Amino acid sequence: MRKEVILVTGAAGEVGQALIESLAAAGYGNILALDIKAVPAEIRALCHEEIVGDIVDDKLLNRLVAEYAIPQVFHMAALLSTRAEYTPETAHRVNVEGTLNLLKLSVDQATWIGQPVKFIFPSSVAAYGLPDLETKRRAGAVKEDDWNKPTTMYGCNKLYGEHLGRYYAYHYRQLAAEQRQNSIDFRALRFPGLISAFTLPAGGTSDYGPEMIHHAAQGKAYQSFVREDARIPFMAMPDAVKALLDLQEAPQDALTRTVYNVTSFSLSAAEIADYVRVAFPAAQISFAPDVQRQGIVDTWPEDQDDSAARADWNWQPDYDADRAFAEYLIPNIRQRYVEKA
Ligand code: AKB
Repeated sequence: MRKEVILVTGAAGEVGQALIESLAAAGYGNILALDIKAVPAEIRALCHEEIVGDIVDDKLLNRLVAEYAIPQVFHMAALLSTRAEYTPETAHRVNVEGTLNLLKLSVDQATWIGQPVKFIFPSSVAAYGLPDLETKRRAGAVKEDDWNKPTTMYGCNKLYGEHLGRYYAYHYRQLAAEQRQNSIDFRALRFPGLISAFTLPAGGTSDYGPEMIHHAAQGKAYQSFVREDARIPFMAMPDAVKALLDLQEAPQDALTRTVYNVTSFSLSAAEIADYVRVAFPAAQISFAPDVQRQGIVDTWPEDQDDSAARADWNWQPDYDADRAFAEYLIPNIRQRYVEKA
């Protein structure tokens, strides 16, 4: 008998680690962690097995199909938006070919286990692309189907990943004589910028938010690469994990879409700096916008309309901005650097 596991890709990344902690706390002992990097030992201890490997390695994925029964995939692996602009073709390989490989693995798995594979895909606010600041201000909180013209490789990859998931869920091999129905139960979330108290993001463009707080807590000066008035939506990491788990648990017949916005608060860079200065009065924060990275943030909406998620699967974040800073970010980040000192 093949061991039944939940596959988490990108397991060593920010969301992957937080997700594994929550899955383990909820009693899932059968997590198969996959990442190109080794996962930290304390996360490894929560998993059934860790595999260090590449999602574009066909041989590795074939081995997974042969060795495991995988009714559920959380596909968190990705190269983020800033990193992807330096190596766009590599980003395409990881973000698109990697996603395609995992969708194909899921179709194969569905045949073996005789049930649809649940496939949870984190998309991003980067899937949007607003043409100019005036339009961004007028658009306010955008709905899922509006302004889908991303300007970054990562945004294009995420938007296409959403479409690939929909294709595999509803139209895969639609001309085949023998139709295979419902091999994949594909569900995607469009996340805003995420802020964790315990890990730092690598290679994103919303990173100025988390970086500002983590620098201040370490007594380090921080120069923001976006203007004071740069505004995008953000979310505290526990809410991101909650959204992944809530969407995963939602009954299929309650879902009216494959892709859902989720968000919790929208802040300008200056407002983030204000929260940080209240907690760390000595914080040295200055603003020296990098025209190109600022340009990316300017194409992302000020806010996301998550009414569909609220209506269909009762999405409700636990943390607004005040609570995120007062109860999650500041105390945990303070503690993190005290312990490290
Ligand atoms: C990034 O900045 O690339 C990510 C994202 C917004 O998805 N944090």
